[in-house]
Amino acid sequence: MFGTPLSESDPQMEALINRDVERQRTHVQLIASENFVSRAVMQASGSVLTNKYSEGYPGKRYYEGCEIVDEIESLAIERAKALFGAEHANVQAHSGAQANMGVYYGLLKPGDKILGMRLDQGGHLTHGSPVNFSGILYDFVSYGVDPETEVVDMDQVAEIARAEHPKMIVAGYSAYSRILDWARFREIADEVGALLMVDAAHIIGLIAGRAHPDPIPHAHVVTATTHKALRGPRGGMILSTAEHAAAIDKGVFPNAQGGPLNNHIAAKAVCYAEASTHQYRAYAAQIVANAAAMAAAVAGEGVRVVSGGTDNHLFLVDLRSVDDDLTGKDAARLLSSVGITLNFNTIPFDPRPPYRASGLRIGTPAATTCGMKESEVAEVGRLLAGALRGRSDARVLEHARQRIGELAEAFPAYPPDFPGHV
Ligand code: DSN
Repeated sequence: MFGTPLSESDPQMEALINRDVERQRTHVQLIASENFVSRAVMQASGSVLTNKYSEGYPGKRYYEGCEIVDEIESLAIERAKALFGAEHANVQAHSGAQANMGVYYGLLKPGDKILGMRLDQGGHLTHGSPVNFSGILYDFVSYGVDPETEVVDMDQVAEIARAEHPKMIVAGYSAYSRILDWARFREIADEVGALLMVDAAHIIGLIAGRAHPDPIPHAHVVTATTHKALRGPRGGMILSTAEHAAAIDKGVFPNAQGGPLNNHIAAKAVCYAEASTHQYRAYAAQIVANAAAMAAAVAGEGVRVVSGGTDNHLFLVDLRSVDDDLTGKDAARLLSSVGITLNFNTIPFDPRPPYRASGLRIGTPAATTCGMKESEVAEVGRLLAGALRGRSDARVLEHARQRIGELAEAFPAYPPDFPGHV
């Protein structure tokens, strides 16, 4: 049983995995939070380390047989600290949401006030959504973007912080294309006696690659995911000052989680090593250059880019500039049919609910991993805009489908013989 490959033991599942490899290979992937992992990351996350229980932390576990996972987790911690210049790293969080949960549990009490970014203007579910644990357990108040510039107004953040006296300020987002002023956030936090948490889930890969201003010198704590631009396994992580290390570790285990996923911790260590290289820095810089080139190309076709552009790996477009009746949901579905995978998103002051939305979120980490540079992503941007504008013209859509197919084939995520599993 143990030696039988998936193709024999569960051909139905193997076929499904192979179909998804094919989907990943044949579409241009523009979901801002997705990427393609290396074979090395896949091998570590698909390893026998999945078998081990190890509640606790290196040197202090509740199970025997943890000598080697102790070494693995310590290696991941040391690599994370070195890569980000942090005093402390927790690599056990199963996801970005659980990293945030671990921090809130560790540093706050239920009912405490937190100031975060509005979900409908770029913030994240765990920044106080009423249907998420964050909004259920904590008293969230929020800041947003300026209606004219669509950029976070730091004076408004300061004003709300002075009026509300939060215990924590969360700076970070999942759908915002501009650089946040980390130093100003810290100044405001200090003024009102709050802790500053930066949720860097989206930009941690750019920070690792020195392609984005670094929040670590300014924040008390930085949470992140490892599977976005950082190109690691699906998972979360927390970086902090030494002062908050013990409380944060306790917030993750035992407050928020049980046994860590040792296979994913090993894969995180592999991705930190990969992200420490010169090649990775070049990759991170290219992600940002590609996002700027693509946003300019889309805008050049008359599709409005929210806030007028991008400084990071993503941008949002306002579909009302194409057609008042075109919803994000319909646009995303249409683009999927021509081979472009992305997600619909609310835009600031969106008149539509999130499940229909008036915008698209477009990101370049995955296409950049495939080797696309400015000229290719600009062409994808023009094809995307053309398909939206000419969506009732079968010839326009066929042209987009054919050209996107050619680009996906010329810049594949994985070579044709690449296995979809270890
Ligand atoms: N779901 C992630 C994203 O797409 O941004 C955030 O958690």
